[in-house]
Amino acid sequence: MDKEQLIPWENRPEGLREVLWRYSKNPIVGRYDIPGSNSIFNSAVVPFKKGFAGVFRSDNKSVQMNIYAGFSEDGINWEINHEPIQMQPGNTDMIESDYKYDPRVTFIEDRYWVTWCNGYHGPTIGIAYTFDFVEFYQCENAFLPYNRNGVLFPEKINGKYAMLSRPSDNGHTPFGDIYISYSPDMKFWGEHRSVMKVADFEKSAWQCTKIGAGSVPIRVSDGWLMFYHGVINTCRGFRYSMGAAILDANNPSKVLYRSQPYLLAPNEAYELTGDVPNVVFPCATLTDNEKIAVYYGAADTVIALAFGYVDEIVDFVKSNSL
Ligand code: BMA
Repeated sequence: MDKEQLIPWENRPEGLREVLWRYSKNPIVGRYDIPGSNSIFNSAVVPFKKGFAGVFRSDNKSVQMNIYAGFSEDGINWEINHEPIQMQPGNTDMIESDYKYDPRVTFIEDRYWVTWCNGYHGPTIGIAYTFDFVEFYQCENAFLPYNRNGVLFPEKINGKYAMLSRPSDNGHTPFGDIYISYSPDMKFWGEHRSVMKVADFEKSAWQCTKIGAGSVPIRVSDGWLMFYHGVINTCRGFRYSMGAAILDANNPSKVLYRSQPYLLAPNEAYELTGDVPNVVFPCATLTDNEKIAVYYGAADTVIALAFGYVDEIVDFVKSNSL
């Protein structure tokens, strides 16, 4: 990332010990910030030109789910397009997309790749690329339905594109583990391997029902740092919290460390109340390699921001590993 480009940042509030702390002006994107929207949440941002660009999930007032491009100078104040992204054919004929949600964005080599949960006879992983966040080219779906939470690594691993994903069902999946798959060309995916399973209830119940990859992995000296969501099924429904894992640099199907305690769990009003209460859902980070800003959806309604130091997060995950 360009040294001149400052990521959003706010110092840790005095007296707080947590490794992640929330932005004092959360949420940064409100539910009605696109005309006609019901909610804007679970969205992804990247450095772009002299500022930032993003792909945003918004549900409209018919609760049709779609993705929208947006731009920002500071990563906090966003201009989000009022019309959803119109795809053009990429490496295949145009394929059906009944809905699009929960995008992630990854810069690899020369372009930005967008992955999202694509409605194709149920949810699976859609892929598109863009150079400018204006023209988007939709490629083959990565997998058969049903799948969610497709997250690409920001560089090829042993010469191949690599993607984390979470095979699921067609509804509010009551299970879910993280897998990795590889592709030589962003069209054909294989070499599927298990990465991370849900935790034992006795050891770490916040992540005992299902887990899913969150942000694009960040290369740190110990491997790949990745934020993920973990879910517990309570008598009032699912509760989504945020953890972090460190995956092996050359073989990311190997988990080196994984947080036993969560790093952030629903606690603020905008996380506890909304269309789906008790959800924090990380989808992106910005980092200058020292500081980190985590973007997460809150209560399936708005977008919020949390901050931390890379070294502290890595130390915390290592010393509190499952
Ligand atoms: C998941 C997805 C996410 C959502 C979460 C909590 O299955 O639908 O978009 O944030 O549930 O409702």
